[in-house]
Amino acid sequence: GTEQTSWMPTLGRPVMRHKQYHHHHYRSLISQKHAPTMMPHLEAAENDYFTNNPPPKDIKANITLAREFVGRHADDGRRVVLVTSGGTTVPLESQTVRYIDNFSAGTRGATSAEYFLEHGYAVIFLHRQFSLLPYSRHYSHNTRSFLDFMKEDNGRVVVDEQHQDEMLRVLRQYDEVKRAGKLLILSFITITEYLWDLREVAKLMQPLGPRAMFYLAAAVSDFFVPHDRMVEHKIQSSEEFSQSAGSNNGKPPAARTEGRSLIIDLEPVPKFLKQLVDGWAPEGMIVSFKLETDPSMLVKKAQYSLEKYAHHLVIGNLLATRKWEVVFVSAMEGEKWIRVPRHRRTKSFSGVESLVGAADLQNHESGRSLVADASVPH
Ligand code: 9Z3
Repeated sequence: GTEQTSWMPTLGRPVMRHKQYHHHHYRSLISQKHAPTMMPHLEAAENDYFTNNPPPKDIKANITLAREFVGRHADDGRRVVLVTSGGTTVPLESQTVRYIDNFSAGTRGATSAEYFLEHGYAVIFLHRQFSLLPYSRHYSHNTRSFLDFMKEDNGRVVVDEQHQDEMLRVLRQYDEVKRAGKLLILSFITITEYLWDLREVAKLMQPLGPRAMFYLAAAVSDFFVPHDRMVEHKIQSSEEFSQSAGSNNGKPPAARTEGRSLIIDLEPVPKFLKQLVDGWAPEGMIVSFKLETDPSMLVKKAQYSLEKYAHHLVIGNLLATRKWEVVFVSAMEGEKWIRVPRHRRTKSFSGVESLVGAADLQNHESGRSLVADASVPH
C-alpha cells in the first residue's frame, strides 16, 4: 500500500518506512475515535467560514497555477511540499486602512523552502505578500540595501568583489530551481485569503497521496473579524463621525468607537488544522509550528496540538530563541530539542530554520548535521 512509500528521499531506511506506517496507523485510529462526534460540528464551522468569508480575487489564478504545478510533479513522481510563511492580517475595515497583524518575518519559511528544494522537493511557497522569499532573502529586508552589494564597473552594474562567491552560489541554486520549474510562489495578505489558498491547494495536492507534505510555518491569527461584521469605511476616531451601527445584516459591527475609545470584538478563527488533517489532506504528512512566548507553555501546547489533531509533527519555538532552538514533538519520538551550539549563534546566522526544512524531519541525527550546515555564517 501507499504506507510503504518513504516520505523522505534521502532516507529510504526500512526502519523509517516502518515508522511512517505507524504514523498512518496512529492517525487513522485517532480520527476514527473522534470522527463521529467531531466531524459534523467541524464541517459546519468550516462551511460557515468559507460561505461567509469570500475567497480572494486571485483564488482562480492560484488554483490554475497550483493545478499545473502539482500535475507536472505528480507525473514525475516527485514529492511536493506546501510551505506556508509569514504573518496573516485581520483587516478591521472592508476598505482596509487598519489591520491586526501576526508577527513573522518569513525567515523560517523562506529558508526552509531552500532546504526542501535542495533535497529534491518541489515547493509551493504560500507566503505573506512582501515577506521574505527563498534565495532573494539573502539580499532583501536587510539593514543594507541590495544596492550595497553592487558597484559600477566601466559603465556597467556588477556585484562587488567581496560578494561574488556567495551571490554566485545563491544565483546558481536559484537558476537551477527556476529552470526545473520546482518553485511556485503564491501570496496572501489576510487570514481569510490564507485559509482559502491553503484549502484549495491542499485539495489539489490530494492525488500526490503520501508524497504531499504540509509545512505550516505561517503565523496564523487566532482571532478575526468575520466578513459580515466588518465595517465598510475607515473607523473614525470620534463618535460624532462614526458609521451607524446595525448596517451589517443586523449583526453588530465588530469595531465601534465609544467616546474616544475604540472597541474591537474579534471572533475565533475555526480550527482549520483538523480540517486539513482529516479532510483536505488525508494522506499528506503534516508538520505544524507552535509559537509561544512563555517557556513553561511551549511543550504543553505543542503536545496538546499533536493530540488534538493527530498529525505527524509539531515544531515548537519561542519568540525570543526561535533562531537557535526548536523542539520537535511527535507521537513516535516524544519531545526532542534541537539547538544551534552557542558559539555558532553569530549575528549573521540565518537561524535554526535551516534545519527543519531539510528532507529528514524525523531523523534526529541528520537534523543535527543540518544544524551545523546551517550555522556557517555568510
Ligand atoms: C512559527 O512558529 C514560526 O516558526 C515563526 C517563524 C513565525 C516563529 P520568522 O518568520 O518566525 O522566521 O520570523 N509559526 C507559527 C505557527 C502558528 O501560528 N501555528 C498555529 C497554531 O499552532 C497554526 S498551525 O495554532
